[in-house]
Amino acid sequence: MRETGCPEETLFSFLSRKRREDLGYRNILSSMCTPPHPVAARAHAMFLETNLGDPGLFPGTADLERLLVRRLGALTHLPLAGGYATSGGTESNIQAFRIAKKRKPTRSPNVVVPESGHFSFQKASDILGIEVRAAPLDAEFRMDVDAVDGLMDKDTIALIGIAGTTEYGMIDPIAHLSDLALDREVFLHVDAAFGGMVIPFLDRQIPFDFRLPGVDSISIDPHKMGMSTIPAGCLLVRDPEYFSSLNVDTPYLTVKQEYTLAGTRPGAPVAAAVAVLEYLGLEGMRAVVAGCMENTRRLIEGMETLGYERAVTPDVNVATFSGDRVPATWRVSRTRAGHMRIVCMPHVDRDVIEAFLEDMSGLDA
Ligand code: 0PR
Repeated sequence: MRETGCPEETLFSFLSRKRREDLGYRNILSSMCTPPHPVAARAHAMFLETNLGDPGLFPGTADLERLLVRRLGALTHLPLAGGYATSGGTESNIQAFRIAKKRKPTRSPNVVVPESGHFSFQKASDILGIEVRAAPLDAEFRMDVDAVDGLMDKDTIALIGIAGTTEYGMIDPIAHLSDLALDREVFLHVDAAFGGMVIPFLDRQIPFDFRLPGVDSISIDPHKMGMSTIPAGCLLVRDPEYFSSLNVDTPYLTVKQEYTLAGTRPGAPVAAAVAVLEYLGLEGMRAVVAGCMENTRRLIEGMETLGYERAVTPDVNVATFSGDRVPATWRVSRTRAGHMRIVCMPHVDRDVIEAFLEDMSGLDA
């Protein structure tokens, strides 16, 4: 550290320089994040110093967290779901594994995760000493549920389904998984970190949530399609009682026990997440999602006209193509199988899509 502090102006010109090195979202087609909605940014600023890790000191903010859980619970067809605000999909997935492990103690636990599972499941597996068994995908990159049964044994503590896969934007056959989970009496976690803020707003209703009786928990991230500030995730559980197995004593806090993974937890992104939901309402969210889906369709149509074939028709706003060259001004990503991947987030609007297609037309497919 410096011996004497730096003048504020010098400091902020240094920070501005660093910030200018960051890319603007305009040409980022690879991210599941997006600039926060203006009401999210405003709400975030109001709650900067709040700490949900000691909720008795911030009862108003703690109320907002309960409101967020209620809203997301209603969206996933269980208004009385338990839940709390996490730092994102990774923490939610880790906590879901912890719950499953506590509910079925066994010497060498395993979980069945589709091959399309996010890498956060590897982290959860490593931390908790749980074997991950990869279930194959069908031709449309959805979990092949028929193969799941053969991967299970008496030490299987959970099944995982993905509602909106990171790479191809597919929704696994969660209804089928739910039947299997009930039949085999095993915990079912649905990773809807991305799709949870998309699927409820689609015209076509695809069951992925607590309407399915076998679903025990759901990851759903406001900092992705919920246009909140980072970090805002949420873990929902069918019965608030599920959390009790994770409780540790916290003798000197305003609450005597906690089940969260993090201790100190930011209230600002929670206020931001609530702000977006309240400001937009169902109507506003449906409009945002309809726009993203329309742009996804336009992108696929435009790319195919240029000779770049889609890898699959996605269920949510993630488009994937064969072909690998992209003009250097654009950021796309690549799936493990080598497809070009574009996430049509709210900032990837129609003008951005047309500009990208225009630049792509300058290349030979
Ligand atoms: N589950 C799913 C289905 C996800 O897609 C992701 C992240 C996670 C869990 C983990 O969420 P957190 O990263 O919030 O813990 N999916 C994106 C990905 O890995 C995250 C991302 C966002 C990556 C913005 C890059 C980026 O620029 O691709």
